Amino acid sequence: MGKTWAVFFAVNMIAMAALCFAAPAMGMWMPEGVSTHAHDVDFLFDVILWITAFFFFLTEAILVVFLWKYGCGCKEAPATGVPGFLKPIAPLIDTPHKVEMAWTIVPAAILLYIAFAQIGTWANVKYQSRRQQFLGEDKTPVTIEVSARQFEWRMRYPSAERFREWLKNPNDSEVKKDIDAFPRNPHADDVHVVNELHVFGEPVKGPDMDEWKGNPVLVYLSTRDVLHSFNLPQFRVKQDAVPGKTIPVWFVPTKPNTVKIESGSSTMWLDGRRDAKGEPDRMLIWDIACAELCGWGHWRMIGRVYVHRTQDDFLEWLEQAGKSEHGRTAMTR
Ligand SMILES: [Cu+2]
Repeated sequence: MGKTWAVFFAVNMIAMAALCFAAPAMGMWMPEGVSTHAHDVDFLFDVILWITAFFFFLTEAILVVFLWKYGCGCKEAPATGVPGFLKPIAPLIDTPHKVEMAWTIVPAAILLYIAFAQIGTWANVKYQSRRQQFLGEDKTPVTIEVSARQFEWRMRYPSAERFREWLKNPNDSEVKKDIDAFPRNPHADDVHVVNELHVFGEPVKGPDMDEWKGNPVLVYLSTRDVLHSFNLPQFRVKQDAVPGKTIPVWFVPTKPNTVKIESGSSTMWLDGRRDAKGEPDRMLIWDIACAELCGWGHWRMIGRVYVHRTQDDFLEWLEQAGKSEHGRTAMTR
């Protein structure tokens, strides 16, 4: 019977390894990262994945070998010493004490490495003291209050007029104060939108080609009822919304996905597109997901991120959104 199980686990292990390599090609992997810190987050993800994969396959392989050799019950495992196939590392594991030391020290060293390796990335996206530095001292972030409720995301933007003033004087201390106080200080002309996060960037001339640079985004996250989690998978942003707290979240987009489409008298902004004529591209449709089971309608608590190609395009949208009835947009699908 032992040999059958050995074959079963060996086949299982090979199938797992094959799936690991095939998954990215089958679209079963993380989506493309479209924020400036995505690369660092992905690096940490990969490091942890490779470490766990290595130990998974190592322990699985040892299991298969032991089942094959001793699982049939026809051969006794040696009471002392190490089996023949482990001879090369025998001096390291020939007593229980040494084995225990190994399985204590090796995981401890790995955990310590991960704990230190992640500090820089975590600091950039979570430490309040790093916020200004990460977003750029002389930049005005798109400032939005996002308040979660069962089962939608409510966004509050400053009016286009107020935001224009902020953009003109990014270093003005009054402007900085106004941005800091934004979640506590609603204005009558604020723009309210549901389930749509609109941000922008600007094309810039790079050294050898045209580039596009995202404007920093500052989200003040809160919840009106239970715990939710604000998750933008493509931006590698995830933050719990905790009752009673307003938590700042920030990121910088690296790619636009929204174009303005005018037909007759109506103007629409559509995401998932590179140009006004093109067909929607699934890879450019970026969801806002709730990553905390928050009730029966959790599954439909979904929004979209619209990254406008230019500041002017964004301001035009903001102006229109401010004008539309009930302060909501009905311009997007
Ligand atoms: Cu939720």
